[in-house]
Amino acid sequence: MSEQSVLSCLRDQQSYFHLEDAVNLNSSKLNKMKHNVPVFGLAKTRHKPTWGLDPDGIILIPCFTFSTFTAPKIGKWRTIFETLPKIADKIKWENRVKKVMWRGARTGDRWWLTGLEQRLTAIYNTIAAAGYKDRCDYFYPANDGLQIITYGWTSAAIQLLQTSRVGKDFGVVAFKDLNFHNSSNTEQIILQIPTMIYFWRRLPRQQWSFIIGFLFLLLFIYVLYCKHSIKSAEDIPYEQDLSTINQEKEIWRKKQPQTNQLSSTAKIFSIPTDKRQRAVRNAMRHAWKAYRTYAWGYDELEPITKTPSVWFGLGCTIIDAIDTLYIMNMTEEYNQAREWIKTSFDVDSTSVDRFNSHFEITIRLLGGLLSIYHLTMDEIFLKRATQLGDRLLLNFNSSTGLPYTEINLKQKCTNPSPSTSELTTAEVGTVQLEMRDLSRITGDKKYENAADRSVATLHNQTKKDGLVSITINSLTGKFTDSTITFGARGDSYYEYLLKQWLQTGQKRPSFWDDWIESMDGVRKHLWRRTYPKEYYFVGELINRSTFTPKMDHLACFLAGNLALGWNFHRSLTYLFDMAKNLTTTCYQMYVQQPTGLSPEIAFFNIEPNFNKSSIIIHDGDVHNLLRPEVVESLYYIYHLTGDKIYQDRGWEIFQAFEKYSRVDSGYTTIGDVRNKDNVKPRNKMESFFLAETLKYLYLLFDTTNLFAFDQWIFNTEAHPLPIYSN
Ligand code: DMJ
Repeated sequence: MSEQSVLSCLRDQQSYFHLEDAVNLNSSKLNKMKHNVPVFGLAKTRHKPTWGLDPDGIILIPCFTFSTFTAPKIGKWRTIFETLPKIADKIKWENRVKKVMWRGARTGDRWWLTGLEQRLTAIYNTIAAAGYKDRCDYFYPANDGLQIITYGWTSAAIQLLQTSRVGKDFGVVAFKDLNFHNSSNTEQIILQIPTMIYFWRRLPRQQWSFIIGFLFLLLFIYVLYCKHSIKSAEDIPYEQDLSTINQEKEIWRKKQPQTNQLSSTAKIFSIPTDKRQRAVRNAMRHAWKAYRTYAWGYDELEPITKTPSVWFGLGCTIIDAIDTLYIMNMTEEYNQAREWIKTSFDVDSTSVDRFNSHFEITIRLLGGLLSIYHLTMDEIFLKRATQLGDRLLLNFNSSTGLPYTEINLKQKCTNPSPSTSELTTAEVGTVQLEMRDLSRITGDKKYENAADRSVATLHNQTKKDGLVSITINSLTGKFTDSTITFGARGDSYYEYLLKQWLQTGQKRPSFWDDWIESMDGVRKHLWRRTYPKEYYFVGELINRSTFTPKMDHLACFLAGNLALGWNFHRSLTYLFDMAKNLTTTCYQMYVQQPTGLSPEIAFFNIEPNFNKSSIIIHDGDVHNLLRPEVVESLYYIYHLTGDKIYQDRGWEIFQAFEKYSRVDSGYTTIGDVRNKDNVKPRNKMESFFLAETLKYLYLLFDTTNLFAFDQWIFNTEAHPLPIYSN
């Protein structure tokens, strides 16, 4: 039989079968084959295994042709071997088996085929057990070694024909499209190594040295690359789906006593499928790992010196970050945080014996505990929130009902010697969401009563078209003459007006009235455009009267806040227009810097002077503190418009953080956003980077809004709290 004849038979499409079809061969199909004509099979390509049927006595002929990288692909063989017993059954049914033959060629180095031999032996045993042992006279047991035919498939076919001593005409059954993907990569790679070594041994010495030299060169380039480039967060592997663990968690959660008056607010989050979300999650893992390694149990991490810093003495980063861990489905890290809160959070510990900001404790710690309680309904968080809330409540005991600036949680007392009788408006106006929520979940009204008393004081004061100074007298509750700003010390007062209206089911109009009045105040007094570029921003009034074209990064929260307000009063389209315009300006504050990171403060050119730049950065304002306000606003506006441009902007910002703020041990605030070559790391990883910045980025990159705006509000530290119906 010539090689040409084999080829022509192969071209006879009618005699081709897929492997799957071979398994289903029935008698009629077999009968259609020429009974006295030997039929053998061979794969279409030289990389595929070959086997065949010989109806003249049916011969199974597995063989394959050999090339350097074929042999390791043992998985191909697995397909054949798993199929063979089934076919053997068919053959038994046909009762036409006379011979079973294995054919291969000896390599001389068979040790890497051990697994293969075992499988062959198993097949042999299967066939033997089926009663065909005596017909396996061509079967070579494992210890006889396998032969591997080292030349092309046509030659192989000819040789097989000769070996089987069939000299007649033959038909061809070739099995195409075998599914060869059932061997694991690891298996393939591991098996490739010895094969390559085997071949190297035969290479001339010069070539061998060349290959080794080339590999060293690659290694050298790789080391250089690792040293000088920032690893893209997208490329960092992420763990497998933890849904099983989540299911267990859910079962456990259902067993927990439900003491509150709410129906469950518990939520389950799956691992992200979106590439950008995975990158953010990897960033979160990097930040958490650094904190856990160098500052565990302390408030924050100093990532450059790899040292912890103390602020509240209450593990601030753990509590501030735990809901982000939960939302990102970082189960292991979440469990670490939960365990710490369960076993180590202690408002009576000596580390807490210090005066600290009432506002910061409320938004970061109480907010964090309430949020994770809602998401998990795990009683331990409610217990901790109540312990903390009870202490904070003592600090509302002022003549105006406004909370004092500082509290010593351990000593249960306010700071007896405040440096000033002036309170900060944002601080006294940004604690009510948390206290109210605590009342709703405990059923004890005392916290909400305190919150309501303080907002009544704020509501009753005279304002400038809804705008308030950043300072307020602690004894009278009256605003003092100072700056009006949506930046530092003013910002979240306005934010909480809207959110309290939402939290209470839109049933308390004074919150909305105060908020919308203040937005109109913004339009009247603070809203300006820049030149030559047309950007819009919200400026400040010094002493409640003199306009200054300055905007803190902090003020960028207003874009999201405007968008949220518009969402519930959609006829007020100017709100949304302002939101989008302000977002664009805030984004420009990032992209116009060489690092792509925003400064803390920007000034703007509001004169039609075309020689100036629209956004002006002063030397003293070039630091970046990892703040969230811009990505927060992008989150709101993306989910309200569905316009992916907002996601793209967030992605750019995230990448700038990755490039310039990411360090070996976490993320750091930086001192100079204008200097790409030296950003002057400041050695602080703010807890709000984990609580807010990464959370909002993660939520921004989700195609669905994981926290529907009519069901959830975020406190000013990005801790989600539920909306109540009244
Ligand atoms: C956070 O602690 C809160 O968002 C607060 O309202 C303002 N400052 C930081 C983030 O920038």
